[in-house]
Amino acid sequence: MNSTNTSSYTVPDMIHRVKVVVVGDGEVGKTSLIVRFTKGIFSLSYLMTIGVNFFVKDVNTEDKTVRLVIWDTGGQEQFGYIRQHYFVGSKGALICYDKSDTESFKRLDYWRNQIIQYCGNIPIIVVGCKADLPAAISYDVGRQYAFQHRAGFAETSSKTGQNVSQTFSLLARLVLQYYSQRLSTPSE
Ligand SMILES: Nc1nc2c(ncn2[C@@H]2O[C@H](COP(=O)(O)OP(=O)(O)O)[C@@H](O)[C@H]2O)c(=O)[nH]1
Ligand SMILES: [Mg+2]
Repeated sequence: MNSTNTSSYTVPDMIHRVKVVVVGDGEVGKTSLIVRFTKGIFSLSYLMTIGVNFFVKDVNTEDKTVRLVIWDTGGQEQFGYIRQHYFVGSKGALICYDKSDTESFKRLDYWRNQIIQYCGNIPIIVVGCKADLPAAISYDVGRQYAFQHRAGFAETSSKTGQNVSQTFSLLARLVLQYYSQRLSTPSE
């Protein structure tokens, strides 16, 4: 009688598979951040984006495992026509700027609006990348921007590893909180 009763699934056994996107201007450090997180390496060469669409890594939160499917732009940040396809189904987003580059910070509004347009009101973390370099945008200015727009905030360095895994863990937790009612399908 109980053999097909799926209510016997316990929450810790479930893996929630979640698509997230990492956006921001070219060369702010998106690919480096994803590669640092998923593979634990950092390289100064600017070649690694080509041909790669997404990376997968499991994140353990207090009681659940989240399988993050992290979409990278493949270096095509400037091509608006791919964006709808790229964004569709995303449950969370990192919006990145380069802390050492004021122009990339000014572009946050643009990227935030793109996310809202294609994904709606999903959880967002504003990420100041390259925290190991001399700062053009201070921590307080970055945090204030995120606060104003009700987004999370982090400064990261893919070179030193500072805050990298913490940022993706925070994203996983925010997504779980936001979708706690709807994420109920165990995956493979
Ligand atoms: N010093 C420093 N350089 C970084 C960091 N992250 C990325 N870079 C460098 O910035 C350049 C662009 O990085 P990339 O990840 O390709 O940027 P993307 O175009 O946003 O994907 C590369 O030369 C990286 O090595 C970082 O945290 N610190
Ligand atoms: Mg890239």
